[in-house]
Amino acid sequence: MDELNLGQGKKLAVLIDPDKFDPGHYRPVVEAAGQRGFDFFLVGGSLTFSPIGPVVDFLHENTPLPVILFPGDVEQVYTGADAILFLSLISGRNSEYLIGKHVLVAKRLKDSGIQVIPTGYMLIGGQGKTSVEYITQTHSLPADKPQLAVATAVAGELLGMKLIYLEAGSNASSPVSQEVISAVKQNIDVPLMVGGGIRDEQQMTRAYNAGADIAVIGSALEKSPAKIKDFVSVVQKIKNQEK
Ligand code: 1GP
Repeated sequence: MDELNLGQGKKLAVLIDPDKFDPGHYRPVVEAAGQRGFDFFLVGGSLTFSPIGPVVDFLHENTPLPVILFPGDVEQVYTGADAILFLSLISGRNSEYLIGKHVLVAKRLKDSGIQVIPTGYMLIGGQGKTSVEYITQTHSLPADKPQLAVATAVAGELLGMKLIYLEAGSNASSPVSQEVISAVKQNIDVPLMVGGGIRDEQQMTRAYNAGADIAVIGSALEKSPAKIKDFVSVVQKIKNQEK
């Protein structure tokens, strides 16, 4: 597969946690995967016990879309995927998640030829601790201090990261604010991915309007896979306006 280009136009990514993946339940999502407005899958999770490989292989066999790893830890590295978000948790200060885990898998990734996407992963705080924070013992940025988010994202960009991911946490009670998205977007030149707590078309539209290039939807589709139609139609509308 050609190198993925994450930088052109608004995109929709569906996140699948292998522990929650049931092909029958996800049928509407799998069937929608050929449509314009649905761009790629992310597979992974902060606390996932099921193997990643079978889910990646299933998506390859049953959909035309690229499958990108979103690994919670080194066990989730599967070189049969099209690409990997090589995540550095730049909102926190736990060196294991800034560089340590990377050292363990870097050689294997390079030798495999998988596309590696260096990603500055930033947790944006909200109500309560996210699973990522607990598992990684890192920390989030305060949600009401966009200037700290900007400074962190720009540092990530200057360190060579090719993507910035603003994360409110899976199933967060509210998504990353428009204020934070817009402040970060105005200060970086690499694509901006936003996820966590986006439950409906309105929240998704707000994220895109604020400057998100890629919206990530996980929990909302875990609960109601048929909602994929609504999310896809938002992206289609935007793509039609972009023409
Ligand atoms: C979590 O950003 C992703 O890492 C998706 O979040 O499950 O809340 O959609 P949701």
